[in-house]
Amino acid sequence: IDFMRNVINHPLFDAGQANTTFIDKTPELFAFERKPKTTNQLLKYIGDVTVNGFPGVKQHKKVFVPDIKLTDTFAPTEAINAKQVFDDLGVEATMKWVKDQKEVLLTDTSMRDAHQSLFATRMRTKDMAPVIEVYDKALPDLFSAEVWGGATFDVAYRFLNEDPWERLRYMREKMPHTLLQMLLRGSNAVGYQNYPDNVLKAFIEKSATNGIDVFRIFDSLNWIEQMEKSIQYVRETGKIAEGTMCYTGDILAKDETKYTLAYYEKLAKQLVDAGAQMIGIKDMAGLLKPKAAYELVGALKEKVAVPIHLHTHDTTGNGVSTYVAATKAGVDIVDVAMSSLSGTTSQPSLGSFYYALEEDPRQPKVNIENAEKVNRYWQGVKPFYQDFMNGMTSPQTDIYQTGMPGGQYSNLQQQAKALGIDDFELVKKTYRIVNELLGDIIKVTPSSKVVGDFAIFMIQNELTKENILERGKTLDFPESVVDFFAGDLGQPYGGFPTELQKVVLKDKKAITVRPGSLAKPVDFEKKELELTEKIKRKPTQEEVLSYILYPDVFLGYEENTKRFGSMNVLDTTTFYQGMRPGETIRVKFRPGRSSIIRLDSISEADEDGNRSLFFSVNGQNLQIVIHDKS
Ligand code: 3PY
Ligand code: ZN
Repeated sequence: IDFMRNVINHPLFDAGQANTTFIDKTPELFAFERKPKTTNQLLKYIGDVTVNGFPGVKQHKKVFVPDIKLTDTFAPTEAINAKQVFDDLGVEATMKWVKDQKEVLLTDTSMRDAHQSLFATRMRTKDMAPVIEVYDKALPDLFSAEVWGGATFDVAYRFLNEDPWERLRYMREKMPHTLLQMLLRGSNAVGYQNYPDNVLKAFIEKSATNGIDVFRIFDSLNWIEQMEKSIQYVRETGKIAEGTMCYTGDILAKDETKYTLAYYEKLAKQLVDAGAQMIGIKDMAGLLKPKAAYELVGALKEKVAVPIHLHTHDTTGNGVSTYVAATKAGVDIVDVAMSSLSGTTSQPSLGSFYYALEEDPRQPKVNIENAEKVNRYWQGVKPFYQDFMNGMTSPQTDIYQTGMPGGQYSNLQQQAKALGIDDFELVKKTYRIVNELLGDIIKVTPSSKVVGDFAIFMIQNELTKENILERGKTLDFPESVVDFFAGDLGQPYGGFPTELQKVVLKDKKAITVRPGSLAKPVDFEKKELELTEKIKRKPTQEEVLSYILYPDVFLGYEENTKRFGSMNVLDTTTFYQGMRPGETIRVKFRPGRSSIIRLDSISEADEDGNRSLFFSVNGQNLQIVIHDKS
């Protein structure tokens, strides 16, 4: 019904121009909200989280956070911005416009990397919506907003019961005057493994038609061959291809022989030759010290003609200084997050950076009062996500030694703990040893996982640098480590350590070519039929792609939506923590239709382990039975 309503209301349909490809080429037709169809569906969800909890959330006393609203209104501005230049004049003109700006430009990562790095990517679209609605007016001077890609794609399906494509379409609709940016893991797209070229191409095309303007493309080993296809496919869509170098090591260190300034200069040139229209420097661990940033950006500005876009994480605490130094060297754009979503494993703060450049001719153009208002909203939202915070409250300067990306730090801590390894110092020390054993590789998703898994494996098996070649012969290494040595992630700069490779792979053969060049193209029609069969309805092309990328995760999401409908009517504390007896919530199903839901009591579990939850909905009693899994 929702779909038909969208078709009938679509302007092309209205104008009689809806031909046979209309449905396939008009993704917004599917942009209906999957609201819970019945109150019962919603109560089942609430009942389930109340009784069984939500993965990763402690069932502590429920924190009540007042309903946060962004009540300020923002005046539209007349200023020409990056999105307008892009829409009117295209990529070349936009790149020229970027380079012509006197002020350093900003990308706001609050809705992607910031919450990915601070609270495990768990931010719901519902909590972003008030900001999304005002963004264009409040912050028109941003170069872009990074809002999609990286881990947001699978986390949306896996944990938030949300369709990431719907999120993107919503953002596109509500933020028509802001460039929307995504993080693309090269041939791994938004996954952790290589996908065939035709999947990559289709994924990029759909990301572009659903709203992405800027694609930041990286490879976890900085292997140019793994990025070339993505750059080419993005260029074919007419969108912006930002070729990215992951920064590791220290170009200032006297003993740095691998990741030197010359290495990055050469890589930047290769990226431009491959078609990159901008160069991204991705400092995922916060290793780029201010002086190094000054030298690196200065050198790149001389060597390549395209704009330079710098991304760092504040894990080591020097983020703003690094950006100031890069600004002095002529960097075109830097990535920041709104203050309350900034710092430690996230990006440096937009506000701090703005004030750090007070009186400087390159101080970024920002309506700082508006930024503060938006920031106050985020500050209010943050406590909803306390259960997912990584606990890091201060700079971790030891990362200058381990080179561990911010996002991995807390994950690895959890992974180690779950396996009974409480000594994180030992994990960090072993991580460094593994990095040495691997020949000092770039560490970022997914290569960072290889190093982490390997380090834990070394501890569990009491392996050392000295005994690994001998003892390793009789051990089965973790899957991620085997895949790495088999060449499934690509070729590391400087090659594989061959002796260790033999020990890990045993009889398995390694490849030396781009994995995508060997992968058989996916038959989309076959996949669509297979999915139709499984979900008993015709999927959209976006859904077919999601199914190819994450089959089980997508099917799990589909099953949940069938059971519960969409959860976006539910406030975030209830979504993650359920209700407590005696609590009342108000749920707005649609404008003018809300329900007052009260949980009166919960029974003890019966002999089958079922509990009854007694609700009253608008004064009417309803009983829901939930199986207690504990
Ligand atoms: C991702 O791949 O999700 C990252 O943010 C890597 O830094
Ligand atoms: Zn990042």
